[in-house]
Amino acid sequence: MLENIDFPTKIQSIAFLTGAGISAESGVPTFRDAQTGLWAKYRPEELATPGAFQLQPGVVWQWYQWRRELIAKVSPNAGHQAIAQLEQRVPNVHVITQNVDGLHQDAGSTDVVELHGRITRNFCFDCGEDYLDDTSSLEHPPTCKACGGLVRPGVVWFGESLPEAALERAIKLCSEVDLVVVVGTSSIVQPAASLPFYSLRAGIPVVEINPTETPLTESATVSLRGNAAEVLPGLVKSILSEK
Ligand code: BJW
Ligand code: ZN
Repeated sequence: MLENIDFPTKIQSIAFLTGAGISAESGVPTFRDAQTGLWAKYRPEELATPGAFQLQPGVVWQWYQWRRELIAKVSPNAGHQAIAQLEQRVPNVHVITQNVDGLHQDAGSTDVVELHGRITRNFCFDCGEDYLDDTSSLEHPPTCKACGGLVRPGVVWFGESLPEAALERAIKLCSEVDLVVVVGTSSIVQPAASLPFYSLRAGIPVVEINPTETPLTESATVSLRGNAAEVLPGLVKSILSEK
């Protein structure tokens, strides 16, 4: 199936737009997969909104502590590694991720735009002061030294704006690179889901990698059915053989 892809000749720049599926084979649960996804067991509005944190800060904090523990134990897989290795051969490799797990950086990717924050960082819910110390042993959210507010996980919840600089950079990259590869995202959470459409409007080919169809599938230039850790190494090889 890869041999049928007509890659742009002389690829100088690639952006990978990734979602939870790329970390699935590392053992990090996705959100929306039917049996194994987090939202199959937990209600997003009770855990991943500012209102939920205001109502039950301890419950939300402990759920994030559980996920932090889980993420601390996992490693990048062949999918993350294939993207990182591409940097040795392609001048500009960019990763735009919705993931909060840091696995792209652990694999060695050097330019990672984090759209939804990072689970190991914290900041004050009230004044925004950053708290970057290790909080892994705390059962309850600590209190901000500056204003007395509660410290929260440094992720983007539903209804919150994405970090402005990250979103602007993602839009720019998706409008300018030679190729965009969308991996392991259900392509339903906005504004991330709109990014490949900037590329398509600019005439940039978009390759999707996902075991199931998504709302992007019918618009994508090519859509490959399969798992990230299996498909990405082959895709990277094909891109390199075109050079
Ligand atoms: C594999 C695989 C393998 C499996 N290999 N693949 C316009 C219209 C309607 C609603 C909105 C709108 N604009 C904004 C909204 C509201 C909302 C939204 O989009 N809601 C939708 C659900 C409809 N968006 C927001 O609120 C965003 N803020 C915003 O837009 O601000 C302005 C605004 C606010 C309000 C109204 C209007 C404007 C913020 C979104 C923040 C999302 N936060 C979360 C939690 C982060 C923290 C945490 O980790 O706890 O981010 S939710 C969750 O979804 C997480 C993910 O990053 C995000 C995307 O999920 P992802 O990565 O796609 O994972 P899954 O599970 O959905 O999919 C996994 C995929 O992998 C599947 O397709 C599998 O098939 C595949 N897969 N195994 C490859 N091995
Ligand atoms: Zn504060």
